[in-house]
Amino acid sequence: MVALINKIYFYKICIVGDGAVGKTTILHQYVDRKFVEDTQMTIGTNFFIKNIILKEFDIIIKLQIWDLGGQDYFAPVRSNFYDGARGIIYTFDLTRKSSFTNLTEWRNEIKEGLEEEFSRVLVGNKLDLINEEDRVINLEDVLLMKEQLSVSEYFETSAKNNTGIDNAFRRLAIDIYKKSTSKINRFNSD
Ligand code: G3D
Ligand code: MG
Repeated sequence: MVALINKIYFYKICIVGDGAVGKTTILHQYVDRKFVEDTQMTIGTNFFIKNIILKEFDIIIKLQIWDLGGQDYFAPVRSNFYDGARGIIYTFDLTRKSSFTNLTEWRNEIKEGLEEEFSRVLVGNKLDLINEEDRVINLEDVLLMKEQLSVSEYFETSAKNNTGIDNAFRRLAIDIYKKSTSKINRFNSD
């Protein structure tokens, strides 16, 4: 069946957001299918690899996902690691408003560190901890933030229950793939 797959694409992406929003836990769930409760604080940076089979395009996408320590004092280390990234996952904690409003700071940092065109998605994590009645971040806030970050897609996830995570990564990977193939097509027709 391997013969059916046409091509393998390799993309670097980064997951960003304030400390403790759940970035490392999301990656353990996504890559190892485990809820690791005692994630240590991410020291500087770390990366994970995940293959996504996209049957509809006949391709495999190999994602190299960089997990960047969210604390301010890691900022000098982080700036180097955006280099070459094709996608960004902006992550916040659905129970903590400051992690949501701080995303514009993350956007500013990324703007400085990343010059090339890149894809992005917005992820609100810890869905398992909220009740619909007492949401601290409402839909209007999210729509506004989507505009501010220039993201097209928003996903709510729970790294504890493994909800929404695959979808978020998949959509990001497809968006990167579509952008890069349309670039190649433009180039070929010039
Ligand atoms: P970070 O990598 O963004 O800094 P971590 O965040 O992945 O280290 O997660 C911070 C804390 O949030 C961890 O708890 C982790 O278990 C918890 N967490 C992450 N995602 C979820 C989720 O979806 N639901 C719930 N309920 N908890 C989550 P501790 O207790 O180790 O601080
Ligand atoms: Mg971490």
